[in-house]
Amino acid sequence: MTASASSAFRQVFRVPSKQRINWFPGHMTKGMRQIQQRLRNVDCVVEIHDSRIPIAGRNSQFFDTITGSGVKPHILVLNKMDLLDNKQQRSIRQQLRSQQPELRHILFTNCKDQRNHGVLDILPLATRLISESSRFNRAQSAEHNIMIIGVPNVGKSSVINVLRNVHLKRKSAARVGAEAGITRAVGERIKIQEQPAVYMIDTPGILQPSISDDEMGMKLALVGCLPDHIVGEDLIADYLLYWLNRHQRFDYVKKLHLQSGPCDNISSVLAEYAQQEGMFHRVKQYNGQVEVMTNLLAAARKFIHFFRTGQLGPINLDEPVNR
Ligand SMILES: Nc1nc2c(ncn2[C@@H]2O[C@H](COP(=O)(O)OP(=O)(O)OP(=O)(O)O)[C@@H](O)[C@H]2O)c(=O)[nH]1
Ligand SMILES: [Mg+2]
Repeated sequence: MTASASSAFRQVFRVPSKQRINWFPGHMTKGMRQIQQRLRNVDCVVEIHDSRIPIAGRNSQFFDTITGSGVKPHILVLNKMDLLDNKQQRSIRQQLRSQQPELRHILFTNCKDQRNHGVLDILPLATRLISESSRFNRAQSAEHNIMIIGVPNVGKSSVINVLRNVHLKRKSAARVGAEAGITRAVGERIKIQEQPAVYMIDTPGILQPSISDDEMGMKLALVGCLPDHIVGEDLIADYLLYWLNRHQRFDYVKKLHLQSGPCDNISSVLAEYAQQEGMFHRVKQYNGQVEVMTNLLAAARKFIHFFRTGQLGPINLDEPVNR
């Protein structure tokens, strides 16, 4: 693809003017309150985020108040690293180091891999940071309490389960699921180690009450931090197409069997893919007649699924555009 051809693609993504990308249900307000109430007895905060959006979408305002802007030890865990490659991880570290030098402890993790890459580094690091910190009211307690926070669906509960399985050989204690909003309240402490006893506190994923940056909202939606129906699969698929073209990542052309090559029009892309894959559904018309049509929604869901399962290649959505 030549530079002139690539400049034919959209240079910016526009969300339909009436649409706001926001999701702040009641359990998040309650969760914020519960987190603040439990903070007094927390020795370290582990913030989990999706490594495909290392910069965008962290609820920094709220999370900074939790760590007391550096008073409590804080670790940023970038989970789902199986969906990135090593080179991307290195450049993300550099990107974070230059943009947010206050983030001193960053780990990449994968809960899906048998070896639980990176997850087992969390506990030794947290233990060291706690021992180096002044624990104020907690100085007399030999137990360590670690609170897990982050936006929805990034793997907070999964990390707790892995640590409990590995260190205590006990079965999972936190509910996990593929949609956003599985954990809906701050629960009881979950033990993950004996002697010294270490507990983790699972919390509901919490987004910003108002997401003012549309593109940030679209990235959060694409990685699944909001339920798909809030933004709509058609718009999420359109943003994915925009991002891939803008970054000249054309693996999707082969994956979707597009004969005519890269294209910036989501309806054409989905219609061609649905046609190729035989995705049809029966639609009743106003006159009562039933017509067989290409199922664009099913095609959009498949396209998003390919991204979420890494089938369009490793993608860091915060990667700058290569001009
Ligand atoms: N690819 C991949 N998927 C993961 C990883 N860790 C967790 N998941 C999946 O991510 C989804 C969300 O996991 P949860 O542990 O429920 O996430 P959460 O942050 O607790 O979500 P909420 O409770 O909704 O805020 C599940 O489908 C997990 O199987 C990982 O390292 N890699
Ligand atoms: Mg959870």
